[in-house]
Amino acid sequence: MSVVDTLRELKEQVDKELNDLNGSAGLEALRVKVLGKKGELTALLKGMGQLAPEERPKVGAQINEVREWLTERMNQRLNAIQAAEREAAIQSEIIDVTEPHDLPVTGSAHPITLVMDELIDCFSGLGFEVMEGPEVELDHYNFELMNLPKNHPARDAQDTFYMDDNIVLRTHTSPMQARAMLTRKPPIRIICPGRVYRADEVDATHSPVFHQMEGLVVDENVSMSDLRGTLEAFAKKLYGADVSTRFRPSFFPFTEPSAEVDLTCSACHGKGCRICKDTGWVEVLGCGMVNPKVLEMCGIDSHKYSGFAFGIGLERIAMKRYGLTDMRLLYEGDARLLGQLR
Ligand code: 2U9
Repeated sequence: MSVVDTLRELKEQVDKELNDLNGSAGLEALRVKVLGKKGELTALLKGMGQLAPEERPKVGAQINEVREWLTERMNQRLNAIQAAEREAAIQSEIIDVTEPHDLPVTGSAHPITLVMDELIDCFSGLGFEVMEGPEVELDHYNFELMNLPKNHPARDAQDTFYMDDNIVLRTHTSPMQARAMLTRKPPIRIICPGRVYRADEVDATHSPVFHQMEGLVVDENVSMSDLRGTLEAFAKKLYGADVSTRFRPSFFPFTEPSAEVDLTCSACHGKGCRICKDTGWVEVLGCGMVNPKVLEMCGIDSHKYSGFAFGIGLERIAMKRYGLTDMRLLYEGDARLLGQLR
């Protein structure tokens, strides 16, 4: 085959391979294969010795023309491949800041915390001040000042955690209210949220550690209607304007008269359902007018001042609010539960 035919075939072959190339590495291999020391075009140059002297200048020029064409063609292809590789690198590094991404896993407040905060917000709006006090409490503040004398059954060891004869884990947040009356002049309007302790066996409705919020108002001419009005406002703030309240006579040593307060069931609005055991009502708190004896023991003149108090169990509110039937779910720290109550 003549040198011209060989050169034409070489150009066609290289053109085809350049089009099939998809990376700069393959291009370098092709350049070495054609233009390198042992390349196909270099072999043609070495073969010029066999040609007749008068043919060598023409053939040499043809080979050099093809070398220049091949070199130009390979450079173009190299530039195109490198530009494509640069573009691909840029595309792969693009960050679309508007692209949706997995939101960071956020925690959630505990149901008791949520309920406590909501009640604090409610009563703060009614002018109550929040007061907190010791959980390890003197028997004197936890019982005596609350008209629960030494021999009262509420003091029995099976109900109370005694540290010693005079020190207990508080069984309610009332001691803080007694402390407030001993250190402040009326008008007093406080709420005392916090953890309390009773020596109960753990089951679906009892826990040795639970949470309460008690409230106390002491002023001149405080009446039962003030108590009812305050608790109505609390109920409507928490459960909506159409909720009704019901006061049932009860007894507590520290209030007289005393009452248990029911609200119309928020699930059936009073018609009766499984939640409220078909009664239409759910008990939510206890209350009463502060026993004058308690006022006097706490240094308040019961002839000049009167007061009312109430106590709310926060677990009961939380379980009702979140549809929980087992109190233990509140203490197991299972993130799957807490995540649902976000
Ligand atoms: C003082 C005087 C009176 C607080 C009161 C209740 C009624 C009551 C329970 C509700 C659910 C405790 O958590 S619970 O089991 N409490 O029913 N508490 S009156 O009366 C006081 C408090 C302080 C100086």
